[in-house]
Amino acid sequence: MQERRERVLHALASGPISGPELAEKLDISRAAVWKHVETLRQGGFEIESTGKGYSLISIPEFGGPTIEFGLDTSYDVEYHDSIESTNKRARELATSGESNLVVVADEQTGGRGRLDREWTSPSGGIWLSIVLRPAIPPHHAPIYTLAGAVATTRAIRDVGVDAEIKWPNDVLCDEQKLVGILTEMEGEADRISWLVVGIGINANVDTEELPNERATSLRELVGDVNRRELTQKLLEAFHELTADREEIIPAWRELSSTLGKRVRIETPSETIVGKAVDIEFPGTLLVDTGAETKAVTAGDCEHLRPAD
Ligand code: BT5
Repeated sequence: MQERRERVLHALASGPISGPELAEKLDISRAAVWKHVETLRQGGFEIESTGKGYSLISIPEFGGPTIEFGLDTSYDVEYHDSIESTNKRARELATSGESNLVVVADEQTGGRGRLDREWTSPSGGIWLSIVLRPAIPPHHAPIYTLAGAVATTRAIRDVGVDAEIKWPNDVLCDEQKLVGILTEMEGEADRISWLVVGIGINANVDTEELPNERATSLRELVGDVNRRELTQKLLEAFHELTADREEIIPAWRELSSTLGKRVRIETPSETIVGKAVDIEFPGTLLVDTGAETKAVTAGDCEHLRPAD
């Protein structure tokens, strides 16, 4: 958020504070104070003005300034009520040189999953894409998908949902899909030029709007959640994890429901069936097929019942 607007908000939050006091405190004109207050009101912030001055009464549940307000990371937020795909927008921004930025939307009209599959994204969800430029080789990129899954699972557990990670990139509750993650990148053989981690959470949406009965939403599981708080927790956890990447694999192991299960994995070249025994940096699943231990780097994973 614009630094001045953030300071205005903080001052109003501990208000009431009069226009002239605010102007003096921030070293701006009274007209500028009034403009900031009006812009914030238009953005859905409820600001009361009484004889004693301005006070912040409430902040919107979702939106750009509301996510940025109090967010403990250096990410800027670009918010859209409706957009084709936050990943598509994030790729454009990445290509034009942006970094440390999050594109967030309430609704996507052309959301995408892996392999260009459709991702249903009705209004009320949390559809977001983080743009980064980490100094890593392309084959390390999966660790960022894992970090996204860990951060999202932690934020969802905080609202009381028993979320677990299915390798490589889904967050489930009782085997139903709550979250999908799509990581895209561009780079050369030895170094990434940009990375986009796209995360889609079925938050305050009806399950009738989702594509199949294997999908669920937070609304269905615990009722509507505060998307601002959830998004902030997710971004803060993601930021922390990617700053200390050693932490990601152990955290993933703890939150994953895949390890220890029998799985069937469809890779572009083969089908692997066996027991998922461990995960290795940067996100390789080790599957014991009985005959050998296979290291699987990518594919669609299905959890099997022991008898399957
Ligand atoms: C994924 O793909 O799970 C990655 C989804 C990434 C979505 C985010 S939202 C923000 C950003 N912007 C984008 O445009 N994308 C990212 P995959 O593993 O391929 O799963 C796709 C499959 O999940 C589909 O073929 C459907 O069967 C199912 N599906 C579609 N929409 C769903 C939803 N909202 N909830 C649960 N399952 C869904």
